[in-house]
Amino acid sequence: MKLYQHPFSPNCQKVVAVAHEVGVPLELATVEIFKGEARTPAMRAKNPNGKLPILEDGDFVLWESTAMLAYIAAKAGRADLAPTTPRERAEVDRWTSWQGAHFAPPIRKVSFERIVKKVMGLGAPDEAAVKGGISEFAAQASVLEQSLGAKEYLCGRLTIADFDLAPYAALAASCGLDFEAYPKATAWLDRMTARDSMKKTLAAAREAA
Ligand SMILES: N[C@@H](CCC(=O)N[C@@H](CS)C(=O)NCC(=O)O)C(=O)O
Repeated sequence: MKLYQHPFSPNCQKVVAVAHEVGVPLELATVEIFKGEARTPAMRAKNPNGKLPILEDGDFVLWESTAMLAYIAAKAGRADLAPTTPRERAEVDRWTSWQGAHFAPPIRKVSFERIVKKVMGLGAPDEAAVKGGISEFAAQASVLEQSLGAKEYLCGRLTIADFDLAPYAALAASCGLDFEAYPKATAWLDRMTARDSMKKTLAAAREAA
């Protein structure tokens, strides 16, 4: 399988991490998102959204990172990570839906202002946008904190939902959002980033920096 990706992208990192976790080899093709290379006609032919990641498995081309997590886990026969019983599946879907709709957007907002603008030479952060992102993030981080309760992982045991969120949580921590104010969420992130699969993925991002 081939993954068009960029090592800084949390949506790409989650796919790489799950592939490491289940031992599925991925051929990685780096696309320079900061130079607009995900939006060329050739890349849009693979993903009309002009975004990464894109997974190719023979003649099957898949976009949307969360769909890739389930696909890779299923191909590896890892129903423990991508369960199919109605209730367990719904638990995973709850978290992956929440990630896309609520958790990631404020983190993307703040990382755009504080990191992406610098990398792309787009000028100073818009402090009003940063302030808005910080308060939206706090609301979502509280949901994560409360929902984790005494659980080690989002659905009790490790699933693709944890991989769906963890790279965004790591990005939050590294773009100055106060993740440490949430001790259960911090302990969960520490558990995730202690896994070899996540370590390898985040190390690749650091090496590319
Ligand atoms: N919902 C999509 C979001 C994909 C996305 O936003 N990708 C970003 C990188 S994290 C991207 O390719 N940005 C490049 C661009 O917009 O030019 C997914 O989960 O795959």
